[in-house]
Amino acid sequence: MPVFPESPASLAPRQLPRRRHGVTADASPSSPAGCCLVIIPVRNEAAAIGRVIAGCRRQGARVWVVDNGSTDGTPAVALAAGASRVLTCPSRLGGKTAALRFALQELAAMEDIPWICFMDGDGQHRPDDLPLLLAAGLDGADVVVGNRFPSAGRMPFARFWTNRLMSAFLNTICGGAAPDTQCGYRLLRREILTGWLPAGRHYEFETELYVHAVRRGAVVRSVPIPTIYAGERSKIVWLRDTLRFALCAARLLLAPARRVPRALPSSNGPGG
Ligand SMILES: Nc1nc2c(ncn2[C@@H]2O[C@H](COP(=O)(O)OP(=O)(O)OP(=O)(O)O)[C@@H](O)[C@H]2O)c(=O)[nH]1
Ligand SMILES: [Mg+2]
Repeated sequence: MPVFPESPASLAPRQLPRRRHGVTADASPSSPAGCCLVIIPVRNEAAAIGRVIAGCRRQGARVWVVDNGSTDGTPAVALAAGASRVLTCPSRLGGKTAALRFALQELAAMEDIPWICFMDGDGQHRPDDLPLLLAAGLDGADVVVGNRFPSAGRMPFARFWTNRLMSAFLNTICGGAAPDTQCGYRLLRREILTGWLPAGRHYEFETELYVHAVRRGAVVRSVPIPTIYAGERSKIVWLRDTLRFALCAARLLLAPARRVPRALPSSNGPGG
């Protein structure tokens, strides 16, 4: 059983603000993660997505999967495993960020959910760590980012240095301090996402969202998570995606560093 900062029952009333459109059938308000929607981008992850979703459901979270271009039956596996929605991104040309952008557009029209979690569907992020992220959120963070560096010995050499250098660069341009800005496993207070959509289409999502959150004045906290590389096939193409990152970084560097006053709800309660 996961360890939570408080009992589920004592958290439920604060966690679940009054829903404007009612409670959906798969919400689990009695569990801490019941206030959390996990959004998972997937392309050809049929081998891993079932256990990732089952793990999220065990935590009580509801799950959306957003696919574009899978040819291995990933959407059917996701539905069978308990995803409440499988979205198909209409932009076949786009990648992970285009898919997540599409999910965020859908989210804007949906009922109120106080916490949004992003997680990869290839098995590199453990749903069992969700309570850790939630605990940090409940403790006052607006954004909780996984930090793989304490166990980064398991990270491939090139990926280790790319993540290190990208994180150092991004923290310099936006004034943040998270050690692992590229980690796709992160939890956010929903308000952080209000009115925001990423501009890129590929692997820029983590970069853009991190800079947006820090510049918005969010309280960002990192929690250690295990580094998992178990033979999954990465879809990153080093040269192509490094060039895309450079373009994204240049765009963020040139964007006016608007550090808007903190306009987020009090960090005391999960629902604000
Ligand atoms: N919808 C969608 N998801 C994608 C696309 N490309 C990657 N993903 C998903 O995004 C997540 C992360 O992709 P990976 O290729 O593993 O990237 P990564 O984890 O940052 O890189 P590694 O460290 O090499 O594993 C996985 O769940 C992928 O299935 C895409 O084009 N569309
Ligand atoms: Mg991966």
